[in-house]
Amino acid sequence: MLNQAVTADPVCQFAADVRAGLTKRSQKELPSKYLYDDVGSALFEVISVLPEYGLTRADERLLRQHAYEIVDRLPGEVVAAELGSGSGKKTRWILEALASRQQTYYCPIEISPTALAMCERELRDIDCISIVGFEREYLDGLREVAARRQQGAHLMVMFLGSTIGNFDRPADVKFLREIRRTLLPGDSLLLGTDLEKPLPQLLAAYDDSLGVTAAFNLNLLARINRELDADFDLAQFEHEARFNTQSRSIEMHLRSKMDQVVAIPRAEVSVKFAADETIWTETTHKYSRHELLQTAMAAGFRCEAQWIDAEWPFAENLWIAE
Ligand code: AVI
Repeated sequence: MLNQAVTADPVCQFAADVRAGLTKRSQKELPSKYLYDDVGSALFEVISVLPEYGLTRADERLLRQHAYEIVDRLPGEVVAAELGSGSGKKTRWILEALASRQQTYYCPIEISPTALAMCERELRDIDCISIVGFEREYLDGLREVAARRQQGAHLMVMFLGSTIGNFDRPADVKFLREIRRTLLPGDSLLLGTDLEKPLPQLLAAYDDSLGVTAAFNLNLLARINRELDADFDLAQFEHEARFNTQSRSIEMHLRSKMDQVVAIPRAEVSVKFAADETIWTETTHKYSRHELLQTAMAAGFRCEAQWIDAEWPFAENLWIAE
């Protein structure tokens, strides 16, 4: 089994992004991708099995139930690329369906080396699947995969787990257009999207009773302490999940419990927080079915098929590049 990781160095970028996000004059913010260091990725694995958080189970159920139908809609030889593969567990069903047809390359693209290694360990037992991991940002990795594919091979990109919902609107369409640009007409995108649901259900999913999501969010400050020598007192910040009715998104924030100043030496900055001021750390958008059709068109795809989970409103969308 071929298994090769390509690495890049993101440390200075983290310091620059922290400095830019925390010195904003209006709402302070931090990019949500930094939630996923080793600790954050492990906490996210726990979130995905919490009773309140049905999203990952819905995604897995749909892929398990419909993997062969999905793969039957793809032509001949397929190269499968996955953006943000995580542990790789849910991808197994699709890879097994592909492997039942022919030898297939699977290229997980991940910024977390730990998640990439976990994914490779999880899936290496599948016969007829050759794993080539890319430790890269999504689009950089995808461009490399597209450049290396053999002539005539169909590229299927998987973007599962509703990670697309973590982009601001309209950055999601912009990102999907960028994906489309790396593809040839007839290539495909398998996109997992969480759908609208009642507010109490949504709020519980992002503020669970065990406090795992709170730990996941606060770990971002702990990460800044670990990597940038900062002195955030975690006890003086609290997790908050709120629903933005205009954008139909859940927002995660970290609320300062008092007036305080935090030093972040490796980002060369000290940051003042007023009591109740928040750092916005993540957006998670919930789609309507109609919106998904419009989004596909706006990004240069047509919707080939859509599968919806019966227990937790979630859609698996198979889009074809026009
Ligand atoms: C990865 N992503 C789809 C998750 C979500 O639901 O937006 C991240 C997450 N944040 C808090 N809980 C889960």
